[in-house]
Amino acid sequence: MTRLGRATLDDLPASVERPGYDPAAHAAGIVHLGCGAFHRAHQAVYTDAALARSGGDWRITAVSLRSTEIADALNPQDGLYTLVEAGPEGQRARVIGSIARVLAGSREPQAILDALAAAATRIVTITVTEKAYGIERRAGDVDPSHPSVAADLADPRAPTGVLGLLVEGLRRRFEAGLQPFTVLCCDNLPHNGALVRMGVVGLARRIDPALAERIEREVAFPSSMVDRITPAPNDATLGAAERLTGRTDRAAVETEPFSQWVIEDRFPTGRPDWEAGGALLVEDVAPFEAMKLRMLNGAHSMLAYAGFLAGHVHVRDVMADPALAGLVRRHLSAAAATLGTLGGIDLAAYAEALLQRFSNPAIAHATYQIAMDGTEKLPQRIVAPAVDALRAGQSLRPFAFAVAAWMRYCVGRTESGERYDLRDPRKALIEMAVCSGPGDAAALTVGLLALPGLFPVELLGASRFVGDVETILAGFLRDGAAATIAAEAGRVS
Ligand code: CS2
Repeated sequence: MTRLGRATLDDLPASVERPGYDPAAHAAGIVHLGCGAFHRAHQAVYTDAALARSGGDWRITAVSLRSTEIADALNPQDGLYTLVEAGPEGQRARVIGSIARVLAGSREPQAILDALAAAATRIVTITVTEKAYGIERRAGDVDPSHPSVAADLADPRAPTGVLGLLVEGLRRRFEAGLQPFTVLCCDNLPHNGALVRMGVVGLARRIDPALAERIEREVAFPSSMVDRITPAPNDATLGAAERLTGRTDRAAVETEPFSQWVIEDRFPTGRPDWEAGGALLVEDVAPFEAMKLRMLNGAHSMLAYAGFLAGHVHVRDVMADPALAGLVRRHLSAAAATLGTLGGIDLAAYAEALLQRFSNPAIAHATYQIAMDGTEKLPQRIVAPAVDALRAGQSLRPFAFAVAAWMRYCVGRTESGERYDLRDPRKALIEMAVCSGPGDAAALTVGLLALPGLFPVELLGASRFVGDVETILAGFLRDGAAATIAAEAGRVS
């Protein structure tokens, strides 16, 4: 079968939407760090819509920091790929043209720095997952023991990590008398603009304090809230793209129809017309971000741990289990209660929409995928709302249930004794906490609650919360996931 590419774009089936502009007529103005499925299902799609409606030199030079796979898939396709939107009514294909080329960090580090320092580059967008930055969130500084940060501190002119690339890219621009780029973080982190700024300035300060000061003064780090459920692509994704387009496409992605991007409108050197793709440009992203992290992502993490333990492979299977679906609903309303009123947003309607989205039968989103990197995700998804609930005298039980499910998951064995990889940057610490005691609920609770930097003292002092975590975890260990979930769901009705 013919491969997707510029030469094979014109005679695609009529049902396939294609770029509403000539991709080759637009130069790149954005460098994107982290060319995973999420970027291809989200920012690149908004930029595609912006190019179609308003033009501009806003194509994307995408960087894949670790693997070479996506560069080798996309470059021979002239950056073109298929976005498969899958909902209960079926699948729809759209070819996206906003990515100009992909650079593989391990192969061409110099080309990445050249792109960051290019006069045409005005924005750097980022999706590298929570753990890749190396920011010590509590201390408000970089974590010098993080592998990328350590490497970039040792050799700041040849960086390989996200923060190091940003610092060196900015240094080169200043040296060349160019304006700095705007940095737009698109990872699921709270106050993500301020957070990345803290990391970049923190790293720069250790390299060159004058550079740090200039970055603080001159570089904009707007925050953004991103949302689109995008499972890791697999053979079924590529098969669907092939069926819909009649082309082989090794970079196809599959995603839900829903998409949301709320962006703080602070781009001193301009930006694409992302509104063309439906983006909302606002003054303050924080309320949207808290809503999404606590409701969507919080419920996701809870259902991923509990669902995985109960043997559910995909989120849609979890939602088909009435007891778990009830607990998801309970979690959403507990999370919503911590948000207060968000001007104009109907949180009950948002919760209903999430229940529908999680139940989408066409999306195979693995619970094991969401369960990854728990220690990076729990603070903003579960712990922060639990602290607010504690202060407001609201129920902590749903958050205790989520934490207990995560703790049982940390044991690293299914109920039939099969081992699985925890896939967490603090895996060694978790395993130490799990293995150093007798392995009962009390010991596990104490050991895991004591992991550095995860649970604030205020929450640890809430005996009701700690007691509930231990009791629920004891149920998971003694009676198994199904019975514990059923018992918990029984408390709701
Ligand atoms: C998920 C998110 O994997 C996860 O942790 O909760 O990737 C989620 O699917 C997205 O944030 C949805 O926008």
